[in-house]
Amino acid sequence: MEQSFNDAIASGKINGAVLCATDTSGSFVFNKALGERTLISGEKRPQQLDDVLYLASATKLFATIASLQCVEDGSLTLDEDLSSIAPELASKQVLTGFAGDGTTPLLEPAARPITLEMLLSHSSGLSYHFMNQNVALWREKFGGSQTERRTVEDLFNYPLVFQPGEGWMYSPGLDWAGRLVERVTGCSLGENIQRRIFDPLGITDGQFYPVTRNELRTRMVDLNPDDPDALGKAVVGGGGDMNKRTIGDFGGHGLFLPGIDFIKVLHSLLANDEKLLKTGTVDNMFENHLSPQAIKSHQAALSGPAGVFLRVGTELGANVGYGLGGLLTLEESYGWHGDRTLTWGGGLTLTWFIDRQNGLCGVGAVQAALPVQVELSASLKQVFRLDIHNKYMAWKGQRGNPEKE
Ligand code: SIM
Repeated sequence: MEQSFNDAIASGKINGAVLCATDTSGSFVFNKALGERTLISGEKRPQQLDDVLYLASATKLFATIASLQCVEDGSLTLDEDLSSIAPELASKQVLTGFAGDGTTPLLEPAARPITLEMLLSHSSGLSYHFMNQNVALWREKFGGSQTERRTVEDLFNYPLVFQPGEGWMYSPGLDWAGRLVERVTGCSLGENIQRRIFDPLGITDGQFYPVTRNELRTRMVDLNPDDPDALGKAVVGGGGDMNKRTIGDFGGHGLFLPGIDFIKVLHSLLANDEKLLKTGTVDNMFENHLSPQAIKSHQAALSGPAGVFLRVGTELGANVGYGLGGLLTLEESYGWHGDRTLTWGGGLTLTWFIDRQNGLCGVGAVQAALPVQVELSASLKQVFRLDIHNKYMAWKGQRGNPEKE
């Protein structure tokens, strides 16, 4: 694995990588920082494990945990109508297309309320604009400014693309979940995450965009001459538009955090140590939360044009569903992810997984150079997923099986 990454670094195609993994008991520990990063001054510095990474969509796991903590408090539920907390969601209609002239949207009323479970599993009917043509067109015509900064409810003012619960599409569902958390707690999503996820794990180096704390700015991988506003361009593939257009904390993509801290969160869920959530809540994250229709729609998306990104490394046709927080494998893929692996990623360059069957979790963050080489990033993420599994199996083998001794 190290060879693949070092070759890519030597070729100048990537600048470095942060690779962290551990097992349920915390006995297997693999933490590597490779290559170097460039400061805003242009000075180069060896990559460190506590360098501050842009998480992009890997933020979604934190918004998931924060909203499940509110479910445990009783201030939110997974399956009840959210109209009283988010009337903007309740008023959304389903966009089925445009009338002949191509400018009049065809809308149908929603058949049922959107629930938190749907928001967390991308089955609410919401869609990112870059994932659906109709939404992209509606956004162009009716979406309002795409340059000024806007709140979640204002920026994602799009209609739904299917009836709530009846489909699957990658969406701002977690941005909305983050807003629900803010409305029921009266605190920002960042404050909720600091107090209820970071503090219990001794994490001090996380912050939502824009990162203002100087002790973090000096360690930001994404603050450099190519990205002077630290938008995370080298993670999302160049534009970084998602951070240009936001006001407040976006649970779908706004978090910055070191890899060495990210692994602590993954480990807490793998070990089910109740530091963040009750064991029953974590068990529920590793269940498939898609309806039969949403499963079909999810499989269609996985074999569609964006499938290479939405499959997060799993094989085309593999038996997978969607849990709370990420894609969920429902069978073992020989040689790497076991059954009930929850996994997602960030931008084009970061991947994380929690493999319940094999008792292994990991986060792999490729530090790409711009322009991002998408295929190279995809192959390096796959090298990480497969090789860390092999390293762990080999390590377990060497230790021998305590039961045998
Ligand atoms: O900024 O308007 O940034 O590369 O999703 O991390 C824009 C466009 C946007 C371009 C991004 C889109 C990356 C998406 C896409 C589809 C599926 C994904 C699955 C990954 C995570 C990643 C990608 C290729 C993100 C977003 C990016 C802002 C959505 C937060 C597991």
